[in-house]
Amino acid sequence: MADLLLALDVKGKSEAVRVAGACTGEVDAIKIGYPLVLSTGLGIVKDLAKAGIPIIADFKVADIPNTNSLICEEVFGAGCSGIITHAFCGHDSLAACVDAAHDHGGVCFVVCEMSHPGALDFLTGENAERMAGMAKAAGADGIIAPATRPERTAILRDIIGTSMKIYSPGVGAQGAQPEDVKKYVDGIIVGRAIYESADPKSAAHEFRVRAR
Ligand code: BMP
Repeated sequence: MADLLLALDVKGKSEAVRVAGACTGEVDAIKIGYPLVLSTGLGIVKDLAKAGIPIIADFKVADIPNTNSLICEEVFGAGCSGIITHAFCGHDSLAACVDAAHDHGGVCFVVCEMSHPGALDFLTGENAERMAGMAKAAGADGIIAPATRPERTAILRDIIGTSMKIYSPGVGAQGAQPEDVKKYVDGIIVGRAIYESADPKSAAHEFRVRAR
């Protein structure tokens, strides 16, 4: 049984509030990222938080430890409850995000393997497995692993065990189905298949039921 996370990659406050409002009660968290925040500013977090749904900031943080800490301060100060970071900058950069998240009572998820075809150039195989080990050693709350390659997500699950969560993108527009991956993960991430739907609430409801 997996949760449903809405990837709210729309542009502008009114569209974000419309889709988030429609999906209230159907999604367990909202993932925001550069498309929305660059078009509205980080103040959008407060607007979305009114719906009472946890907001996870997908900024795929990838810098030196000090800069990562500064980014996390802004994210959690704005009202987000989670951050998504990369691991390839090394253990100290990763620790900066994990520590900042925990200092603010939030959670930190680590990208290990990505869902798109180009991930096979680098963000897969031994690199992904090593980063899963790094995420575990750093005390991260979970990892990001692809619904498009469930067999890879199963391998990453074996590395991190069951005390950490896996959130999995790639369902819907990227071709994966909830049923492909739900037994390996704690949440599926769905964007376009919900927010581009004529009826986002019904689309979210259907994904939620299928993820269960
Ligand atoms: P969509 O369902 O529209 O494909 O959106 C997927 C979301 O998950 C996007 O926000 C994307 O940036 C994110 N994502 C992904 O698709 N694959 C990854 O490996 C990691 C991601 O964060």
